[in-house]
Amino acid sequence: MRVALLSTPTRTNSINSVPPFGLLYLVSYVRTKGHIVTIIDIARTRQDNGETIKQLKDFNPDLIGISGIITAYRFIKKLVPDIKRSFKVPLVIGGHVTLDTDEILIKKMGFDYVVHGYGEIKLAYLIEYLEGKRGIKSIPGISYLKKDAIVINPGDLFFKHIDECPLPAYDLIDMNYYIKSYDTKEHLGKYLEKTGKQAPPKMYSFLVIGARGCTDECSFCIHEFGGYKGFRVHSLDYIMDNIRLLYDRYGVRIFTIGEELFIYSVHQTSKFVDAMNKNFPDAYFEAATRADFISDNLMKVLSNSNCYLLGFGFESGSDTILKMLNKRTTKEINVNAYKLISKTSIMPAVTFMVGTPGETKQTIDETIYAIKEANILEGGIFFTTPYPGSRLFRWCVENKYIIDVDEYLEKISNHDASTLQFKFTPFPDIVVSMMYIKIKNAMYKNRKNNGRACKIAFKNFIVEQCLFPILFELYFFARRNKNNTLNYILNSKETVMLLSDCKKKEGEPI
Ligand code: B12
Repeated sequence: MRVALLSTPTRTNSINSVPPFGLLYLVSYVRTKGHIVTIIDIARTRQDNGETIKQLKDFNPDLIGISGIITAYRFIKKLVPDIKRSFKVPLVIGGHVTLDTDEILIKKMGFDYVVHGYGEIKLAYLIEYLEGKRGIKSIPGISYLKKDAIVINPGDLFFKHIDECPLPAYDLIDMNYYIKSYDTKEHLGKYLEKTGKQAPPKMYSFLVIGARGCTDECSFCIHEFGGYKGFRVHSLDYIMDNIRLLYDRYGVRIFTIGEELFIYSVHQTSKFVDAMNKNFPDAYFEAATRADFISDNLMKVLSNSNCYLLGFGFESGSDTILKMLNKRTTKEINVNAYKLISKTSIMPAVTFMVGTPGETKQTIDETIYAIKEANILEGGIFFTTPYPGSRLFRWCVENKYIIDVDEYLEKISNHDASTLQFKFTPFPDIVVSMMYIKIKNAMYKNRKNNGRACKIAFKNFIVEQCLFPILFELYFFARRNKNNTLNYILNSKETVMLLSDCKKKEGEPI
């Protein structure tokens, strides 16, 4: 069968710098079954729909598959009618945009099949079904329409061991673009300065999928329910083969080991570090972990390697908020982890979440205090946003905080979480934005105290560092005795209860 797979932009005004890994793995597996597959990487080319239709016509597919995360929702909604007008072949969708969206994707947009979770075997089976070689019921984890009703085949289907999937089909994307587009210069530069190590001759960098999923089930994340649940790690040999291919064929010397969690134990890390030191002594790498996996021993092991950056989600300095996020860490664990990384030459990278249910002036003050205590100089800050597939999203829908899902998905399309899209707190938008600024200021203050502050525009200084902090204090002072504060506290308790009560959907793949 001839299969055309399309990537979609996560954000239309900035070209993707991360390759469409989902498609690269789907291709590598489906090709082993003898099918002819192409990728139209719209996330990179940003071509218009006319060009996509033209390329599809040239390829003449028997099946068209679209991949996307939820921020591509609006883009996909506009693309599908154009495809459907020109092609009568089955239209399949996969990726994170399929989380909690069956009804819209099938009934409103007209997809024939929705593939949930990891799709390699499911897509291969679907092709077999379309070729008349198996029944549709034998494909777990897909949805489709039968007599006007959506059927969700229960269960899930993935490799017994994740290594069974061949290495990604790098040959089908513009590797020359991707190895140059992922910017690691700043952090690596700082690391090289600190250690006196040599910069690689070319700053070619690339992401290597070392593991999929997560050990945990945070309430804002997709790993609690359905096909993306669980943590699957590639063997060291598989990862080394992957790195070897990128190193030899594409000249990559800087590796980000992903998806989102890779380092989970001292034992695993020492094996990985030994292999990197032995096989790729001139290559550098960064990886992500959780605060509770970071220890003195782990840092000793990593210090003996070319690891230039270690990241983790700090999220908040308030134990109340961390509990709400089901993060399974505490402020103390977070602060400790950051301090442990800071003692080495490795750059710490953390992210924060602002505006979580239960966020108040007090929890923001706690976060600011934690930033001070850990001496955090930089970090990404994001507004807590309910993304489909997470407990937070389901709770919002169940409790009617999100009523029109389609309208909501249109709204969050094309944005990242550094803009406020959804308000969980009873405070006005401007106050929630001030929370963001307060956290930003706390890191700026640390940089200043460490002699590392950069200049900021006078206007920003007046607004963000003088005006906002005063207004913030005034606002909370003014509402200190208001009834709505009390209601809010009650609501927060209710929030905790409701969040822990959120149910799994019936028939959902487990
Ligand atoms: C790399 C990455 C990015 C990249 C780009 C991703 C891309 N290619 O579009 C960047 C850095 C740009 C990014 C940005 C953001 N991301 Co991001 N990102 C990831 C990450 C870490 C890895 C994705 C990946 O490559 N996985 C590896 C491949 C092999 O797996 P896969 O993509 O899931 O593909 C498999 C299946 O999904 C399925 N499949 C996929 N496509 C298709 C198509 C067909 C036809 C079929 C049959 C099957 C199928 O089969 C594939 C093979 O098994 C994921 C985390 C995760 N666990 O997936 C988050 C994730 C996708 N991101 C997420 C979010 C929320 C964001 C942001 C909004 C975050 C923010 N802070 O603002 C921004 C978007 C900003 C914007 N609008 O610009 C969420 C998405 C939630 C959702 N419901 O959609 C995720 C899941 C993180 C999470 N744990 O919640 N992200």
